[in-house]
Amino acid sequence: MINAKLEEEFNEQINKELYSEYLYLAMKVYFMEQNLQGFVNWFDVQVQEEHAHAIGMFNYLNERGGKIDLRAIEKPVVEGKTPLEIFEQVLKHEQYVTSRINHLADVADEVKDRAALSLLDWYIKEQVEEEATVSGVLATLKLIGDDKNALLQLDKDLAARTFVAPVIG
Ligand code: OFO
Repeated sequence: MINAKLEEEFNEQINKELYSEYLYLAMKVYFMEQNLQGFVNWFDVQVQEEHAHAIGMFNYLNERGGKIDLRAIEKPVVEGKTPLEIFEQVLKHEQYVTSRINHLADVADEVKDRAALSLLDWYIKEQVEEEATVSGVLATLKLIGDDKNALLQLDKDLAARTFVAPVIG
């Protein structure tokens, strides 16, 4: 049986991961409207990853005998008006998610739940990867500036990203 405080944190994080999925779906719409199909693909993969992150915690909570409590998903707001601004928002969002996962690990530590800590280790590593990937695209967008041809080249590169279902835990 999982500690009640940790159960609450997992339920909240399932909601945050589903919100991430929703936010990236909204960003995908922006790129669909711009007809930048490589970016569309990149966000498509991101959406699937976030869904997998949520389901990973959902399954874990169930496995540990916790009560799953699905909450309302906030309306996503795409703040940026350019690819660069959108990726700045993505990075900010991922940094926020990292802080949430770290908080979850702090609570697991506090209640001495080693099994949860071991699962959260996977999420901690995943966040390092997420932030690095997003920072990479952001750095390229900064270099590109107003160069439309370079933007189209990046779009081509992002078309190559594929979703690989993660093995969580
Ligand atoms: Fe679930 O990693 Fe992004 O938010």
